[in-house]
Amino acid sequence: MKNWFKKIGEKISGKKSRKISEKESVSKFKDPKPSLAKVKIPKMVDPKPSPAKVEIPKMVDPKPSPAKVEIPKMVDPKPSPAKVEIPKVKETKTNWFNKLGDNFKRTSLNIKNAIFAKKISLDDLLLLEEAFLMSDLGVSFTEELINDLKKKKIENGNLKNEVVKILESQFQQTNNNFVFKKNAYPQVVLFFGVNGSGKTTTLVKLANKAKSQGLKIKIIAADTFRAAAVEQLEEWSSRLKLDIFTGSQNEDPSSVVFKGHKEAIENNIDVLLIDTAGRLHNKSELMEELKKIVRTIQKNDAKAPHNKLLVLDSTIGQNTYSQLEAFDSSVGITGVIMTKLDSSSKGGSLIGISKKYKTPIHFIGVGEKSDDLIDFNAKDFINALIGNNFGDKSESIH
Ligand SMILES: Nc1nc2c(ncn2[C@@H]2O[C@H](COP(=O)(O)OP(=O)(O)OP(=O)(O)O)[C@@H](O)[C@H]2O)c(=O)[nH]1
Ligand SMILES: [Mg+2]
Repeated sequence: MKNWFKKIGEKISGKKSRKISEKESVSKFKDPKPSLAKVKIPKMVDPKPSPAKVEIPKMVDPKPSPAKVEIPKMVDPKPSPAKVEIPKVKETKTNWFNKLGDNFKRTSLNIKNAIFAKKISLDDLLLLEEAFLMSDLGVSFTEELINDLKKKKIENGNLKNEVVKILESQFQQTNNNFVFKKNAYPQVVLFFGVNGSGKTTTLVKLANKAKSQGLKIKIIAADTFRAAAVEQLEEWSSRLKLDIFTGSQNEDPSSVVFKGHKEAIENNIDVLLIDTAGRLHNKSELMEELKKIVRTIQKNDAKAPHNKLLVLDSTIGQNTYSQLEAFDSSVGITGVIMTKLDSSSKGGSLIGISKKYKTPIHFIGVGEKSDDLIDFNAKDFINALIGNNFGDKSESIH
């Protein structure tokens, strides 16, 4: 059996991923219309081996370099903290937990340590509280949970069961698997969300999944706003041999969607996946544009779009809820996909999504490759969150 944990460990332990604070990630989305000059094509990772590396020439400083200054070695007065020992993960059928990132695993380990403590003390509950807040369960839910546990006068060893019971009761449905349909005229799947949440990458992952199930798919590149957005999808499509429909730069996205949808109906496509531009949920004109896309789709098929998927970045934590409310009230969400759980310690807001909004959670994104998408399952997620998947053997992670 493959050991995904090792793979993740090697990938992440070498380069400490930069943790994005809520403030940072929100400010990242402030300008929904990035200037054309500044736009960067997000880095895409090809699952196939990359071609020969391009040598980047060394930069030559035209001025003579000043005499070398000897910088004295810095001596850390405090001893460096001990390496965090993250236990090896038990092999599971789905390898679900193994694909989560080390940040997530570290938080889970804290939860595990607190709930597996031999004697439950107030300190353990404080530790648990801290770990839940780190996992982004939210202040009020964490308080509720801890008070509940205090009231229950937990006997030794029962804390884990109580925590699992409470967490499981928050999920309406434990399984929200996304179903592709054949001959669906076609099944129209619309992707939307704020800038950079992972819409395009997730669409590609899903398109690839549908194709591997033998379905005839087509992608519509309806992000005609961001420079290079269409090229990004074209590049993916040519790598994975996915059928794509494109319009022209700055063409009304609704017009591109209308033409692409018509063509998909004529060509008996099974699943039509539509990529849209990133938009801030509080910009009314951008939300109107999304509503118009939905109306246009309905001109070709009154029942479409069959899936309206909000793609959420897990690193934004509790801001998830305001995005969810805004997109739901303007176009209606049929399901959620949460991305970047390989680089975030936060996944707890998924509990709130299910508890408060009862929105199905279909998938979680755990990387940049085309197969880094996992079917969401509440039981697996809770096990991951409380570190229940850790085995006994330890593996150190820097
Ligand atoms: N680590 C990680 N990175 C991801 C994941 N999903 C997407 N990304 C990366 O996030 C960045 C943005 O992804 P895109 O798919 O372009 O996001 P987008 O929502 O389409 O962005 P806009 O179209 O600009 O709004 C890219 O560098 C992706 O490779 C994931 O699950 N894990
Ligand atoms: Mg995109």
